[in-house]
Amino acid sequence: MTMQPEMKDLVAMNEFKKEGVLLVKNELNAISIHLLLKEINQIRQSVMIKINQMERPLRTYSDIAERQPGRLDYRCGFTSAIFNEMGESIIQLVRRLSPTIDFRHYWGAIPSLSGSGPTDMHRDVYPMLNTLEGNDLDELDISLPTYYITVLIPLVEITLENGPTEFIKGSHRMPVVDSTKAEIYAPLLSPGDIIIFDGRTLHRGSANRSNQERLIAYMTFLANWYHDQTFTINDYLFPEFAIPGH
Ligand SMILES: O=C(O)CCC(=O)C(=O)O
Repeated sequence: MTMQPEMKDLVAMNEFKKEGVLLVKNELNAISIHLLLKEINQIRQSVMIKINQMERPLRTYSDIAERQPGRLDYRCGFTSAIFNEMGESIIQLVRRLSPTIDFRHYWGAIPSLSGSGPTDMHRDVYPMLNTLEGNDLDELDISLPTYYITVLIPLVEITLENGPTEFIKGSHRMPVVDSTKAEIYAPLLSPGDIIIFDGRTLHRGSANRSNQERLIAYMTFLANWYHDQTFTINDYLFPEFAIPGH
């Protein structure tokens, strides 16, 4: 029996609430993926012209960081109308997953070159009261409805070799987690699939052991009341592209 769309939504919402991470197959079609790739490759050209003349690995800027040598994360230059069009179905999905929160969002991309190393296990949010170090959160942070969501949008096949993102399911509901003992969820993906996760979920990018680049676009959704330190504690490398309101 095929599941009705409302039922499918309900199952997905429950899974997201329980696990803090949700895989959605075939969310974007091949044309969308092609357009995103084209646009992101253009942004990359202007980014690379500037950073190729700089000392590497780059230090962390508000709009670009080099998490490991060869593993960039940038969120500047995503101004084309394409991103509004391509993001619309994902925006609707996020609204359904956390309906009590008003979100703003921005786009970014993570190209990780062949041979680039893994990132540390981390959460995308910081403890609201700024009282804790490392990955620990307070009961206060855990008690809130989902207020920060990251959506990973692979633009190439994600394989064991080029480095799937690793998650600890359920960690969005745990203030303290021993990540060395936790079970890891690392789904392999095709372009068109997306992974949606609560910003409190522990995760990390794994090493790219293939001989090709791994390219993932992402959308980050933040509650309108959330102060995103990412955009305030560092300088901008591309102030001309600064995202207003973050
Ligand atoms: O590159 C990846 O696989 C993980 C990305 C990541 O760590 C993040 O979005 O915070």
